Amino acid sequence: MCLRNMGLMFQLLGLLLFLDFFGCEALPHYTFVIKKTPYTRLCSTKNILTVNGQFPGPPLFVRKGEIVIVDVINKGNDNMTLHWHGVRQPRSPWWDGPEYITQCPIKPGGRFRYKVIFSKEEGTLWWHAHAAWNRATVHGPIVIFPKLGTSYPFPKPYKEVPIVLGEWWKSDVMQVYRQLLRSGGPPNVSDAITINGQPGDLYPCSKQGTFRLPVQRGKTYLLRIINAGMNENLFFAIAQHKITVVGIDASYTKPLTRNYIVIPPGQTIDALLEANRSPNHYYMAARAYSSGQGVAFDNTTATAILQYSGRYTPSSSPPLPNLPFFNNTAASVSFTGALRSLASKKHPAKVPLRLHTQLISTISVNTFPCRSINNSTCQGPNGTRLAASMNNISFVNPSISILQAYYQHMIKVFGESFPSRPPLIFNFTANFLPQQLQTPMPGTKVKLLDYKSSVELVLQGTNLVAGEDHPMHLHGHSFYVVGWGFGNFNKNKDPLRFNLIDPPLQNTALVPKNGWIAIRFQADNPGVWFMHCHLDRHLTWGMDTVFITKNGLSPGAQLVPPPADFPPC
Ligand SMILES: *[C@@H]1O[C@H](CO)[C@@H](O)[C@H](O)[C@H]1NC(C)=O
Ligand SMILES: *[C@@H]1O[C@H](CO)[C@@H](O)[C@H](O)[C@H]1NC(C)=O
Ligand SMILES: *[C@@H]1O[C@H](CO)[C@@H](O)[C@H](O)[C@H]1NC(C)=O
Ligand SMILES: *[C@@H]1O[C@H](CO)[C@@H](O)[C@H](O)[C@H]1NC(C)=O
Ligand SMILES: *[C@@H]1O[C@H](CO)[C@@H](O)[C@H](O)[C@H]1NC(C)=O
Ligand SMILES: *[C@@H]1O[C@H](CO)[C@@H](O)[C@H](O)[C@H]1NC(C)=O
Ligand SMILES: *[C@@H]1O[C@H](CO)[C@@H](O)[C@H](O)[C@H]1NC(C)=O
Ligand SMILES: *[C@@H]1O[C@H](CO)[C@@H](O)[C@H](O)[C@H]1NC(C)=O
Ligand SMILES: *[C@@H]1O[C@H](CO)[C@@H](O)[C@H](O)[C@H]1NC(C)=O
Ligand SMILES: [Cu+2]
Repeated sequence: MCLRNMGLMFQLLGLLLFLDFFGCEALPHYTFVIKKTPYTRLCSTKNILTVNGQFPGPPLFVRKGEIVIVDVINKGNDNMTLHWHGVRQPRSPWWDGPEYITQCPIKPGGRFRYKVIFSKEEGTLWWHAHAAWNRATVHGPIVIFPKLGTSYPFPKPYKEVPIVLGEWWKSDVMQVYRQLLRSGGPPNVSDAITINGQPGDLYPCSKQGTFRLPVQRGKTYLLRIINAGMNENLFFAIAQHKITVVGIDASYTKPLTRNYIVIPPGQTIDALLEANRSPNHYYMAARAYSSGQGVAFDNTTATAILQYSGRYTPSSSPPLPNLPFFNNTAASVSFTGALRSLASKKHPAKVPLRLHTQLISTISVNTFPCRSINNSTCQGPNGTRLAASMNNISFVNPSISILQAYYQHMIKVFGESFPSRPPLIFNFTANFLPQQLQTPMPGTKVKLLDYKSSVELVLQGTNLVAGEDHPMHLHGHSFYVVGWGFGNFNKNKDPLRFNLIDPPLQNTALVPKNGWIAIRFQADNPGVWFMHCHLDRHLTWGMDTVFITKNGLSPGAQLVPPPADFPPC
């Protein structure tokens, strides 16, 4: 006997473990083999790390509330973990994935069985490697359909299409990563943006492979758009077509019709496209939104083709969409600031109103004095080594996972003193800031949260080194983005303007350059949950922290025990 109604299973988690023990075979089961696979892009062939030889990787298709088993077999030469981005994993951080936060990596030759537990999510998410920079090529979509007998809160689209945006380096991305660690300077920017793995017609040797989306006039298509890129926020648009956003991070939104969207790494956006123009070929395109002054970025444009069916002669070169200029912050906030959760009877917004914990954290790019290796100079500004921080703590990975250390009450591999406020108040968004403020403190500090406490966190950008937009991502929870603004957060004035009615529910949110956002969530998921900037250079430099939500009193409010095959360090 095997229950396929996972909504029920979720409620009966104790029973679920029992079923597992007796080898419940009916859970949807995937096998992901990590291996090097030759791929040709930009006129040359190189071996990239893939899952099952696919780039982008294979999609997971599930229904809301299901549990999926994914066996990961590491046949590559790098340490590996997988993360199910935006999946809550109730009480089960063992299978969340970030290396040295919730698990030690799966070593080359090793394997690990992930249990991916869907609960509230509905829409589009994605999975990706969470070890070093391997997620550049190890990622794929997660499509979460409504439960049987329920439907979308919009007319059923004719077809659904994942649109996976990514970044491609001509060199091995792990070399780029190692050079970043060694040099202390900024990473090499990617050589191409990709749409479903292809850079498109504006790049050499790409015409053959360009992704084409065939459409029939009069039909509506659901685009499941994912930014799987490493270091670039992106603008995305389709020539002469508007798209209507209906979901973000697997949570429904009020329909928002726009000429373009902005999507940072980590984010997923569901949007309806009506094929309502004259039959032709039209480019869809993605290009960086990069607000940091003097910050190098990949300024190329990826394209794919929207191709109407029927008999006609397409224009010799398809029209390109007008994308906002690369540093157009006004265009970015005009989109992100207009997002609202659907907040309907079936999909209510449950914004925490009575707060227990109020936190403010700066998010900064920083520098350390050069720690010279073989007398080489550091490539950061003025010979420094670039870093990043939250509340002036530059996060350092421990050598065993924080979850393991916490669960086993082991050696103190982390401190519990992540500050609730910036240690120093200054004009965070001033144009010029004194250099003394630029050096953070290295540390592995976490913030403890009481079970079911309601948390507000204000993320305040600073202009240390270089102000720019930061896509901040929280594991294990989605959060309501209740407010945002430019300048310094004002705790007396700004909360008066918060949207507590229908703010969007997200797992990743872009904090604008020269500004802040306020998010709220209920800490109702016991576990160890990473929070970090989803630009991988900032993640690597330490713009990260960890929330530990304590167990509640009843067994149903506590961590499930670790799996037997949990990889050791
Ligand atoms: C990074 O870019 C520099 C300059 O173009 C080049 O010399 C170097 O080989 C690149 N590094 C990697 C790992 O691609
Ligand atoms: C974009 O790249 C081109 C080279 O392809 C360069 O000439 C131009 O200055 C770059 N623009 C920006 C804003 O970096
Ligand atoms: C955007 O970049 C251009 C140069 O490419 C610059 O002139 C302009 O001031 C920048 N705008 C903002 C808002 O930083
Ligand atoms: C580094 O420089 C110092 C002083 O110039 C020199 O004595 C030392 O041998 C150098 N070390 C290496 C590893 O090159
Ligand atoms: C430092 O230099 C030595 C001798 O040239 C070399 O063997 C070693 O790999 C270098 N270390 C690094 C981290 O580059
Ligand atoms: C580099 O040094 C110069 C001169 O001291 C200073 O004006 C500038 O702000 C420094 N830049 C950074 C990023 O520290
Ligand atoms: C902070 O810096 C900004 C930008 O330079 C400036 O407009 C603002 O007046 C400053 N605020 C305070 C309180 O000094
Ligand atoms: C961060 O901490 C370092 C070391 O204590 C200190 O020098 C620096 O001024 C602090 N910066 C900020 C912005 O708090
Ligand atoms: C791979 O993971 C193991 C276990 O944590 C660690 O000891 C080793 O240094 C890692 N290797 C690399 C290349 O990071
Ligand atoms: Cu960032």
